[in-house]
Amino acid sequence: MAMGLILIGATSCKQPKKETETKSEEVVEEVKEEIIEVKSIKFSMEPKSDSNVGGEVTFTEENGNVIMKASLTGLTEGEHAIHIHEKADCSSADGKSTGGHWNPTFQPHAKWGAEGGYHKGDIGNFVADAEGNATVDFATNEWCIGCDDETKNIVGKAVIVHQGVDDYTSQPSGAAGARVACTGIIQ
Ligand SMILES: [Cu+2]
Ligand SMILES: [Zn+2]
Repeated sequence: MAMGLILIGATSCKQPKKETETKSEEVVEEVKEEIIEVKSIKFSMEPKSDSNVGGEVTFTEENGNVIMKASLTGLTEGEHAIHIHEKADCSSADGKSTGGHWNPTFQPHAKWGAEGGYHKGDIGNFVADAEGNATVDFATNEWCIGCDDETKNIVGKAVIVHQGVDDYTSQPSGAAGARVACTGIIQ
């Protein structure tokens, strides 16, 4: 009888320990999921300046990087500029309602990454094929989607595609010509 009691005592003592270990593992998994949370927003480009340019642009924020992917149609073959402009207002027929390049850090217009500074909207040029289609892939840790840092937050700005090429030199916007597609970046 005495032996039996000791065994039962030992068993019931171990069980509560196991439950506690399982619970703390579950908590750790929940925290990891929150850190890896991905923000993604997608927009349709609307034609401007009597163009036929359309397509979609997606912004995804993951681990401090924002990845932009655009797929565009209806372009003329060759090189075109794409920028982020300062206002999410595509209401005018020429796209000029979006204002100038988004430049929250008061830098000169230039090629992205230039030593002398560049606009946070200076994405650059891309090439459309003979069918007028193009894809643009861009990624940076200098943007965010909806964070509190206004030198990084792309929400409230616009994506503009130009008919011409950004020369990375002319001020204030690279002499890229007419604005042929527009979308506001809204959340
Ligand atoms: Cu532009
Ligand atoms: Zn610029």
